[in-house]
Amino acid sequence: MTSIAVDCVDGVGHLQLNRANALNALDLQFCTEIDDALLALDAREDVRAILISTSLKHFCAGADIREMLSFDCQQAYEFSIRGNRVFRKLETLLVPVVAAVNGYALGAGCELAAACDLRIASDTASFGQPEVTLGITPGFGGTQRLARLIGTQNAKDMIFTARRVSAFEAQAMGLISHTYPADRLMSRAVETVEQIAKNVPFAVRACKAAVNEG
Ligand code: DAK
Repeated sequence: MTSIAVDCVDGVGHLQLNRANALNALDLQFCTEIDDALLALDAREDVRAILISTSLKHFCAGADIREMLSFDCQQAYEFSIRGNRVFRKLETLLVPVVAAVNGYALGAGCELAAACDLRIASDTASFGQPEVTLGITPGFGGTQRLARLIGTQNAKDMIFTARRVSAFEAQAMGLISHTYPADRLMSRAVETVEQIAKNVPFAVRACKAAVNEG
């Protein structure tokens, strides 16, 4: 059974994370489903922007710790490759990707948001990189993308201390662009992607590539 709902309306692709029994924690299977969903949206010429959100109370609780504990070397390697491929794909898709973050975005969940082009969040959202409390490092770009997004000082602060950062602090750091009351997050997220989708696709794609490669 898939843990993702994908649709496309009026040029906006919507990928909704719904792995309910684990707060959208990323295991091998879920990474594959996200990868497949992105491939499908990327293959459509009518898609001009993509929104990633969740129907659950938390955006993503990170890598699936239970599964990670059971990995042998080969499985850990595969998880590393597959996860990083998905996150890199998010970053390099031709069209902009917006993450609407509610609840927790922890570990790989924070990295997932960071791999998107824009992040908006509810005022109750909370971000963190708790990997060092588990004896591991962020493995899906936290030490790279996060530092580029919010600067090395803020990234090191979040990663070394593993503390949780409120949406307001995340906005002050530049981790998210806007904070909205929880009940308005989805409507504002949809407005944002619709606004992007109204613009000339070629120009928007060229701008994404230019900003990323500059
Ligand atoms: N993995 C697996 N299951 C999880 C989970 C996770 N990360 N987070 C939550 N769940 C499960 C819980 O076990 C629980 O399952 P049941 O007991 O109901 O079966 C269910 O989701 C609901 O969770 P809670 O009952 O805990 O819900 P609460 O609302 O009370 O708490 C919470 C929400 C997000 C504060 C809490 O669940 C929590 O602290 N979760 C763990 C957060 C965390 O530490 N995440 C992992 C971060 S480390 C790498 C690649 C990737 C990574 C590292 C290296 N390489 C390639 C080298 C990434 C690492 C990480 O993401």
